[in-house]
Amino acid sequence: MITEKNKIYNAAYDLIYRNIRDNPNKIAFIDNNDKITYNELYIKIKVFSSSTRNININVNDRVIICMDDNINYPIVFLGLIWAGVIPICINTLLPSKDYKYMIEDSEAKAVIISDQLIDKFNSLIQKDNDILLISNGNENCIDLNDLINQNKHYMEKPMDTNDSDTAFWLYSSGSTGSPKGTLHMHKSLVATAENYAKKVLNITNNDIFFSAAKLFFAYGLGNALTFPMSVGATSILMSDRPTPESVSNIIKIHSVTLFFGVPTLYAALLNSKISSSLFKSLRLSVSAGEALPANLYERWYKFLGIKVLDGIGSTEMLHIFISNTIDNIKPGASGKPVNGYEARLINDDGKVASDNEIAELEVKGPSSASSYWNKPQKSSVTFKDEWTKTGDKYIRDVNGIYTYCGRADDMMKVSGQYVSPFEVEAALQSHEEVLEAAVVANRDSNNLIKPKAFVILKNKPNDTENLKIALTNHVKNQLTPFKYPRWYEFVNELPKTATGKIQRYKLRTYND
Ligand code: 3UK
Repeated sequence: MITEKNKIYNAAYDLIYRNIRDNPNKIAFIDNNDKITYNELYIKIKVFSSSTRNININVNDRVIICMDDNINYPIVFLGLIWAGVIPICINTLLPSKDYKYMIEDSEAKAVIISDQLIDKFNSLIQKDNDILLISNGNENCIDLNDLINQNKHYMEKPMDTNDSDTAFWLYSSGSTGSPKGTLHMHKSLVATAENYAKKVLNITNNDIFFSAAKLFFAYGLGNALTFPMSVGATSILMSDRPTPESVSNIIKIHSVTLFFGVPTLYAALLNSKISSSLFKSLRLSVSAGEALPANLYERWYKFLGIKVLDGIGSTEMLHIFISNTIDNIKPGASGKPVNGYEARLINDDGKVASDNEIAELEVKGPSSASSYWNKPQKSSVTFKDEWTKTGDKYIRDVNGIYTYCGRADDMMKVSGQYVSPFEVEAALQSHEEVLEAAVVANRDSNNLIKPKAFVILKNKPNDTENLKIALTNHVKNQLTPFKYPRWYEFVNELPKTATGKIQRYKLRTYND
């Protein structure tokens, strides 16, 4: 039955069809090697959709996408959604053990993998496992190019999904323990563009979008796919690692107007000797993932004469829900709730906090995930009625402006991504020289958070500098590499409670 609350709606159809109607020959995406118009994209989405049925991928099956940013990404992501299949976008930089976990947890029917990442999956997928491997030019895999190009049949009509059906998943690492499959509905995708991108960033089809954050992040997915497609603009996809050189090069070559990054990248761009003339085409830039220190905002404005809008988003809310606006910026603050979203601060007594009181942030809005996969306990803690808990501490001033005051849990955001101190501690402890380790957040010279380790060694070291390098390499081999400690202190004991829990707050040397 179709009711107001239960409308037939397919997010992939909505995003592509508006452009076929208005702008079919406009370039939709440009990557390192190629470009594609909206009309070509439309055809490939339908062909790929149809091909998935030929290899027995059916409605509500889950398919993991572990791909670098390139033109095939929007084709497969939207092609799966078109077919009523559920894509799961996962980080391309994870160690193999995390892929094993996600494949098992999601019970995915297939994995689509960039050819250069295939080695990370080889050992995971045994012959007796019936999971389908899809990639380019690999003899053990179904060929992705064939699925996109070689089918004479189109799935002309999208699957009749409802707006509240699950459209795709992202994995969130927003607490200790295993990553959580975060289920997003069809209606959420376009809601982020309508509420945030159109009203806060004033996006138009004249914008050229470039996101240094990759498509597998909720942040990148909005920036580089949903937002440009919502207005018929062009998006630049880069498979390389974002460095000051690669990023400034793309901005210059493609005359990018809207740039999205994380604070660490803004700091790196400002610290590099790159000429401001490469950024002439920019009209606005955006920062999220962790708080943007006021000082970086000022330096960027001085460097380029354009603003960088800080806003807080999350995997659970899909995109930014509290933001500064072009006309109202308070450097160092996150700003006010985005149109369509409500925020509230809940104090330790469970009551709504007053102005100028630090309390825990909860948010309500049209792009909240429905739940975590298979984790009823965690789901009910995070998704309470219509309010979603963020795990952040915030303060609101009398003007209604929200300022970040740190995480309410032990997690830290480093280069815009979650790091759990426990996983870094466990990685350190698995080194033969380490007896015990505690990891805490520390601030670098740009006022950005990075991990610091306090380590009790088994033996007195001969050469501490070499040992630090060895520990760093050891952590980098076990975890996503950016999680390594930037500082080490070798100590004889760690502060602990009577019950033996490490008191990390006593090791922190800065105040929020
Ligand atoms: C922190 C911020 C202060 C905060 C994200 C934009 O970062 C994103 O999603 P994640 O799930 O992390 C969410 C958590 O990160 N955070 C994010 N932005 C800010 N803290 N100031 C900020 N501007 O702890 C939040 O709970 O990785 C960002 C869009 C979509 C996203 N998913």
